[in-house]
Amino acid sequence: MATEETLVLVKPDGVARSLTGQILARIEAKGYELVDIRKFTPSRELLVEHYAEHDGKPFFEPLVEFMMSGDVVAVRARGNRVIEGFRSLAGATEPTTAAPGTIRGDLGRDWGLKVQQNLVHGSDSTESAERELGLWFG
Ligand code: D4T
Repeated sequence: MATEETLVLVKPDGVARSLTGQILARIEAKGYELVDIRKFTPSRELLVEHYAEHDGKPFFEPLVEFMMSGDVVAVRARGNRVIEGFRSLAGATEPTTAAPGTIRGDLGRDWGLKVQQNLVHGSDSTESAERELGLWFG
């Protein structure tokens, strides 16, 4: 059976709040494999490529600034339907409305800022996963 891979990012708010372990534990407990893990502060160039689809939107620049503000933990996660499965674990984009039981619903906070500091990112399709894994681990 083909096994899928996705890119998970623990964003700077998650790393700064020491939630990396809890977040990775949820991924492992769901049965996904943590194949590779890197911790570093991403460059503007990497982030502009990563978020290319949002270029021009009002939250783009604050999002890039926020993502460059500290270390991020990048994870190559593997498992059957892990792309959909991780997005389901992560919950909706906004921490306020993300369902309880999800990472964002349980742990995310609404700081009232211009950009959603929503703890995690997960690729949203096989094409995005391949592109993003190449960017962060290539
Ligand atoms: P990511 O991509 O980080 O997994 O989050 P989502 O898939 O849930 O959300 P997204 O791609 O629509 O947005 C990417 C990133 O931008 C921030 N954002 C988004 C924001 O600050 N304000 C907004 O109105 C939107 C739509 C949060 C996540």
